[in-house]
Amino acid sequence: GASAGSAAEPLFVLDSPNVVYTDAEIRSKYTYRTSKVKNGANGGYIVMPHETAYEFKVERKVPRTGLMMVGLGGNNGSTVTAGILANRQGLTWETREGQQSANYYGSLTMGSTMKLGTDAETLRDVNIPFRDVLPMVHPNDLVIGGWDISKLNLAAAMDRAKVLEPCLKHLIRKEMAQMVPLPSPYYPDFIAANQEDRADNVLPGSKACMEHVERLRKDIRDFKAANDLEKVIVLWTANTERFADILEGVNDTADNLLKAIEAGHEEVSPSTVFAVACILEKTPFINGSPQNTFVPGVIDLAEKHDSYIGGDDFKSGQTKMKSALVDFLINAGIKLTSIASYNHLGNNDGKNLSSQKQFRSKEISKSNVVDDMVEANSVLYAPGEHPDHTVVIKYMPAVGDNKRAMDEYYAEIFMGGHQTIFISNVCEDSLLASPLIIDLVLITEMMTRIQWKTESSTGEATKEFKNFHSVLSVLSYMLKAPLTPPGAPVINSLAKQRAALTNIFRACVGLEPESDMTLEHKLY
Ligand code: NAI
Ligand code: DG6
Repeated sequence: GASAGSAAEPLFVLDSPNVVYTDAEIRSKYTYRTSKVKNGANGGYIVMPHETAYEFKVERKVPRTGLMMVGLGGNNGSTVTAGILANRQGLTWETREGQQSANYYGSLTMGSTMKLGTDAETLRDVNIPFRDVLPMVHPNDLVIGGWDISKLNLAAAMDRAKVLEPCLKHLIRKEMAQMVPLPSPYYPDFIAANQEDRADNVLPGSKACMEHVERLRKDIRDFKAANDLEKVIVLWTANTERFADILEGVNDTADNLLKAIEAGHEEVSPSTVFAVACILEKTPFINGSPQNTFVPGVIDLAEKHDSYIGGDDFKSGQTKMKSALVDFLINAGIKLTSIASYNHLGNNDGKNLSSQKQFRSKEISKSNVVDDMVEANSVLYAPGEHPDHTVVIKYMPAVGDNKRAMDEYYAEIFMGGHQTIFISNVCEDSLLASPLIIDLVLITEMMTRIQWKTESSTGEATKEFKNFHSVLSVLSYMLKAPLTPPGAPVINSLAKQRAALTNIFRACVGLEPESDMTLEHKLY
């Protein structure tokens, strides 16, 4: 893969007139083929093939990139930081099961592959690491910093989290101890009251204000300058907040939101203040928690400033399984009729979620994750029909970060029969979430270096190169409640989310979408 600050040699080049490589850029001409559908006679359809000629431009130089996390001292923040340090140093440590080496398992970017094509002679598939398709930042090169309302240094924070093995902690303790979170805005009404005793690192003021926005902007600039960075990505992995009320004149438009912050309106959350600061600073901002940080005024502001945002809520375990399993069941023609999802966990996330308003944010993001798959199958489901779906989360301190998730899927099969699938999933929650943080950051950074334009039928360029939309729905694979551009549908199917991501990356280097037809093996 590429290393920071350079345009490293790519692992492959496309031998095609449609793709041009310069030192600075990869330019790819790509025909996007879709079908437009109209209603025909007698309830039928008329389908019209449609083509759009795009040109993509990928900036090849990998920038020196920083990751600033909000909630740096939490379980996710301390775990992902420790994981990156351990990988950077190539550490191996003793566990009760033997030697363990640092890895990036669980990261789509770092741990999965993509088919490049078939070997010209043997016709065998040639697969390459996902991270080598485009010139991406390597996580080992990320410079890490951020904010927390708790001032514990990261060595003490990883002890508090109780996630990592003692021998690993010993190897990185010194470096972790030097990292201390910046003070952060704390508006007590937005997170559970049971979090108050850790809030000892807070900026003055207990509601939104422009001083907080300006202070956070300055923190980003200072971090960039101190570490000689070209780019910073900010990611919220702080506590789940309650939903903010959407109020006319307050958070409904960019201008109203800025005025509301100016006036210190109580309905503007800390995460929204971070989002606004990042947008004004042209710094991409990703929300890993379920609350509605991206009120309409934030989306409006991001569009106006052509700045990137993405969210919401890391999709790490139960929901990831759900978005794969429900896709499978419904696409197999099996009529799913109910999903009962129970969780218990004992980390600080669980403690915060034991408060009703914060639980409600999580309940919403965990519940709307099968809608598109149900709606797409009009054979099994009548309009408006939906499987029953319940989500329960309980705080059980003893199990710590080792979350338990139990799911019962109940479905109707052939001729009135029933199928019950029961899944029990036990895992360290933060070890599932950390690689997702890495993917979100790497892919977001990559998207800031991709531009597109369309061409007329004569091949003449019709428009200047433009950015992708401010709302990066291409991040959906990692997120439970994917934010999409206003009016765009939400896709929850895990397979479709992955296909969108891989096929967009492929198009940028002139590769056709993965079709899996493998005709070369079927038509001898
Ligand atoms: P945590 O409670 O250990 O960490 C959150 C950190 O945020 C704490 O250190 C807290 O002091 C800090 N914080 C709270 N308000 C803040 C503010 N205004 N500014 C700066 N820092 C603030 O929680 P954990 O397990 O790290 O999870 C973080 C978030 O990610 C939660 O919202 C959780 O629901 C979400 N999440 C976690 C997943 C996982 O698998 N661990 C998966 C999906 C979402
Ligand atoms: C209880 O479910 C706590 C939550 O924060 C989850 O652990 C987290 O949102 C992960 O959710 P999921 O559904 O992807 O496992």
